[in-house]
Amino acid sequence: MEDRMNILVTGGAGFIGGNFVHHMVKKYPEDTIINLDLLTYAGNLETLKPVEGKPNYKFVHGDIADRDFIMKLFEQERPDIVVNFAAESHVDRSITDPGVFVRTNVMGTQVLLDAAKEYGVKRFHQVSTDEVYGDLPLDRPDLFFREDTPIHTSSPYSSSKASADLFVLAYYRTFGVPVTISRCSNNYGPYHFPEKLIPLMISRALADEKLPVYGKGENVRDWLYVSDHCEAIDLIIHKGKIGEVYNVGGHNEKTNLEVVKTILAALDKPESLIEFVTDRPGHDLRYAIDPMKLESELGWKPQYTFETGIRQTIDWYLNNKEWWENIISGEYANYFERMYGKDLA
Ligand code: NAD
Ligand code: TDX
Repeated sequence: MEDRMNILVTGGAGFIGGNFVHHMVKKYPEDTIINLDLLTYAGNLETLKPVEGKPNYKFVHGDIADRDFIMKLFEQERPDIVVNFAAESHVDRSITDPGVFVRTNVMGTQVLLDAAKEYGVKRFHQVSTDEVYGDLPLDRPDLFFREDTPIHTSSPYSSSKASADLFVLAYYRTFGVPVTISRCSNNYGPYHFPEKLIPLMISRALADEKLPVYGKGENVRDWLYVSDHCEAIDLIIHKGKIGEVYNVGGHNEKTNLEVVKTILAALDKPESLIEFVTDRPGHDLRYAIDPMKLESELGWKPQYTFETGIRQTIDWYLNNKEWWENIISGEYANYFERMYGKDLA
């Protein structure tokens, strides 16, 4: 690849995309990082404050599913690399309103692929998820998701992400678009929207509010600190093999109850704040990634354990209250009441 590159990052005003934009702007001063985001409820320009004004960064407001707009953008910017984070990302919202997940996650990805094909991008990277593999049983700790584990989705969210992955692979096989896909486990860290488990529990515990744990809290997630995910994507776009899927995860499996109790202990709050609530329909039991391919082929190694990452995350939420208090005081309060009912709100 050439030395100076135009890198189009979609969804860069969201949680992982925002962290990735910070990482790339700092690490590649010669490249131009173009952040395209629709600024849905999940997009927040406050997250980009640290990079605003940097000469190698620019923000573009727009929709990945808007074909005319995307074609014009590619004509103007001629991206060398596209990294597609833009998505509807919350499983619970996909249960109440699946349609927008098809529009953004499937149709939006397909529009981007058409543009990548038309304008000959050198790499199209799709940011996918371990949820495309479905779930693993709780009583088989020997089982892990590998890249050849069959797609077997549970929620409208994971189904939309799996559909997008299939389109990405089809554009490689049929049209020769140079693609890669990463499938990562649950992320956590700075700028995580407080509808997701970890930031929701931190923000509510700090306010001494009830913490809604679905079912018995026995479901297991494999947690990865967000900067380790960003490093993995950086490696894959520069060194990954075209047409390949790479799993990303750091062997940090925890039950939801363990996660919530860890947060309560760190904040010195009582476990009596925990409230077991009605389970999520179709709730996946366990996710667990085997990251061997990424480690052995590209030399990736996570820098954080759950213990070091959660401490750093809690400190970030304590030191950046303004970022999340602005979110929970706005329209999000209505979402919480709709989703969890008046008693918890
Ligand atoms: P997020 O919800 O925090 O951010 C999504 C961003 O996409 C927002 O800024 C939003 O405004 C933008 N967006 C939504 N629709 C758009 C559209 N039509 N056009 C342009 N921009 C649009 O999500 P996240 O948690 O940062 O996840 C980012 C990506 O990583 C997603 O593709 C998700 O599936 C994947 N992923 C997330 C996790 C996780 O734990 N959060 C794990 C694995 C993979
Ligand atoms: O209030 C809650 N109570 C609760 O018990 C919430 C919001 C969640 N949970 C449980 C459900 C899950 O078992 O916590 C676990 C984590 O939930 P989420 O934070 O909603 O994440 P998850 O459903 O696992 O999906 C996440 O990881 C994979 C991201 O949101 C996806 O975008 C990513 O693909």
